Amino acid sequence: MALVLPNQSTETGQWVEIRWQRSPWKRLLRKSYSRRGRSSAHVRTGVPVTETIHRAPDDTYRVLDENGELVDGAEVPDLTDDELVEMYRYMKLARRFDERAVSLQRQGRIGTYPPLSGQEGAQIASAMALADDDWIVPSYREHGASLVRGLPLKDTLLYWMGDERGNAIPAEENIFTVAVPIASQIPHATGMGWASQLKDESDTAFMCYFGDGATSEGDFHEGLNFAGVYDTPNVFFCNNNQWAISVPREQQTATDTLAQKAAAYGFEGVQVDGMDPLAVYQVAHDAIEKAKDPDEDEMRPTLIEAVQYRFGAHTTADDPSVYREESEVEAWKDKDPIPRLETFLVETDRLDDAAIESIEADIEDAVADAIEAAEETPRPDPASMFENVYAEMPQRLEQQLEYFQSIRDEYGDEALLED
Ligand SMILES: Cc1ncc(C[n+]2csc(CCOP(=O)(O)OP(=O)(O)O)c2C)c(N)n1
Ligand SMILES: [Mg+2]
Repeated sequence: MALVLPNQSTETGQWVEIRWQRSPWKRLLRKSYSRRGRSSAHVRTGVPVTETIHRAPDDTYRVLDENGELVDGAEVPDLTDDELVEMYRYMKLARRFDERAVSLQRQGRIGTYPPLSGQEGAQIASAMALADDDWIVPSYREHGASLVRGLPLKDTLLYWMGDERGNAIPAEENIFTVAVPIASQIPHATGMGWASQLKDESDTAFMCYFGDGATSEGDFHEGLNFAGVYDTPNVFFCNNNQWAISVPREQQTATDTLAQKAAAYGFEGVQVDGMDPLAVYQVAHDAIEKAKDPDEDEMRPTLIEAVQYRFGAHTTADDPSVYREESEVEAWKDKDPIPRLETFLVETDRLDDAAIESIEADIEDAVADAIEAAEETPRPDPASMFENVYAEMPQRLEQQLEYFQSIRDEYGDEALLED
């Protein structure tokens, strides 16, 4: 495959192209897939993939500028007007959900919550690029992506209220469970992709989300290395929101970009403006297509670095004012993905004030209904915390459960509850 890598003197701005020789056994592996037809080898949705996937890892892909105008030479992804408005609606819904969830936590109605505000463009657009059979493998901040994939907002609320039933993904939705241990979901996603290959499925992609901090974990290296070696149908979507709690991106790694790390694993790494939903959609779409149906000289996996910003705190247990300046937040707010897309849609006559008003009213109701449904859900039996850990409960857990039941019997549940 044609892989563009920085040469020894990146400061000169020069890049060298390295031809990657595919090994014969990888070709054999590849042959076992049935190949679905694609209209043209190098065009996926009208934009040549040379412009989206095959680009230098520091050449950030953009479609809309900060004012919502098309950047020179950029093309709008092949989406209908309704789909573009749907993208906007989902982003607004995710933002409003976020505001309400933070407020609920402040009122003591949610235990803790990781806000996604600022990251809606990356989450919604990348998830919308997936086909129904594709999977997402999220971290703990992907409420927006999970929403697009069909996870009810009520379930997200239940999970952060401390009710594990919120993490019981409806069987018909291709969403993996929330992963709180950083990067642990990456090898899982690679494993899912590999399993799908072994089952001879050829039309399913596995999109794994993680943060900039996750790229420093061993699991990131292991997951991506394995994906390269076995050429698995994965898209690794890094939400580079500039911070890993209080650790800034510059202290996370000495590399210029996170995207360039893909070169070490033998597949493409691309950087996209994560505050530009149209650019994210296009890059994610092309990476998903490549995962399922690569050209002869392409590898299936792609690492996407979506450059964005977390407007809020890391979680509601965090106070970002102790480690970052408000001026930095304000500067990133000028790039907010929601007004950016809204301006584009209004300027191109796809959206008007009446439609915005009606979307906002629907969103208000949807979020209120989700909160009501979550809060009306009867609390789980406390003993259920012992369930679903092992297929057969080990003896030591049985003993703990017995002890737990004995103190419940002796003191009653009320005495064990915190006010
Ligand atoms: C293995 C592991 N180490 C440490 C933590 C504590 N921790 C929680 S979130 C976080 C930072 C993650 O940053 P990043 O990957 O950039 O994701 P973001 O929260 O910014 O979306 C850390 C260190 C953890 N959850 N798991
Ligand atoms: Mg981060």
